[in-house]
Amino acid sequence: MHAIASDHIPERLFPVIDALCATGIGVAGIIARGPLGQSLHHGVGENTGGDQQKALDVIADEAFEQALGPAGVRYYASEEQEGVLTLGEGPFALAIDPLDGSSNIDVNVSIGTIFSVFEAKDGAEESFLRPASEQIAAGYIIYGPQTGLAVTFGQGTLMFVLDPETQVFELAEEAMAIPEAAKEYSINAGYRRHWPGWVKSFVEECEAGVEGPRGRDYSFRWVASLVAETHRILTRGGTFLYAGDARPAYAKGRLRMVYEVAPMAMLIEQAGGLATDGKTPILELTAESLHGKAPFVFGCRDEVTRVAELHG
Ligand code: FDP
Ligand code: ZN
Repeated sequence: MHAIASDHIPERLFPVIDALCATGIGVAGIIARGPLGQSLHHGVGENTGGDQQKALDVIADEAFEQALGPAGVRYYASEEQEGVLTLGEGPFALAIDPLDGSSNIDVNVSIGTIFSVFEAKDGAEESFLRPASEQIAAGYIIYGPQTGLAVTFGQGTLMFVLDPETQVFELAEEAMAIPEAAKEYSINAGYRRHWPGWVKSFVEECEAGVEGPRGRDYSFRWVASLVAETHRILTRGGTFLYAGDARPAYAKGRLRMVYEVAPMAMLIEQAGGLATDGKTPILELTAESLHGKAPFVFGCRDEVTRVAELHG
């Protein structure tokens, strides 16, 4: 019994995607029980990136680590582990943010798992520190009102939804298509005083609405789960910005290149959107270190193009 319908998934990658989905179903079950089960949001330490680890971060990481070796993953790079783990002899290198959006665990708001797949190279780290355009698959599982999977193999972005009755992910949308112009933009506006000029300018243009240079009204949205934000933008468009700012340790923003920015960029571009660091397409960039950050702007083409103009 598989956890996902096999049509539309390249045969070679099917075991990896199936293992991600089967594990995701387990994680979704733990999240759904919330406070009725084990405590999920209590702090259990810090990861190498200096982020507080919640119990669910560690539970999810252990579950994916166990499932992926037998599914063909040789190298496993996780937000929750300092170095790359060797899981087996398989042909793939998989990077993962096992539980994205941890600040939303205890408030019953959508969270997710993000993953990126490369062909494994001889070296463990070398398998991940390469151009983002070399990803052979990327996606996320969203744990929300529906449990869903967005995935790309480089030929469009597909959306699956977990059927709660059969416990199988079924295809819901074969070719996601992001509209060209946005009605919504997303940024953590609490940090406005730290933003660089081009970010301030873009947001001011959105706020000026129909009377401003963009000539249309925009609404503002911020969930604080990258997965939920990406899901909304894939579904109905929008713009997301998490650029570098003047706070200590935020020169390149907050999001990690290998297991957050690169996979989301591939999903967005495969759905007709754009993903940049403000100027340069993310897919042209190469991660410098396993846990390194990258400024990230993505969404509708017209908006991300406008951001690049303002970036100058
Ligand atoms: P979290 O650390 O809670 O896992 O992964 C980073 C992330 O969440 C993103 O999901 C989210 O977009 C962002 O951080 C929220 O950051 P701020 O708290 O700075 O808004
Ligand atoms: Zn994350």
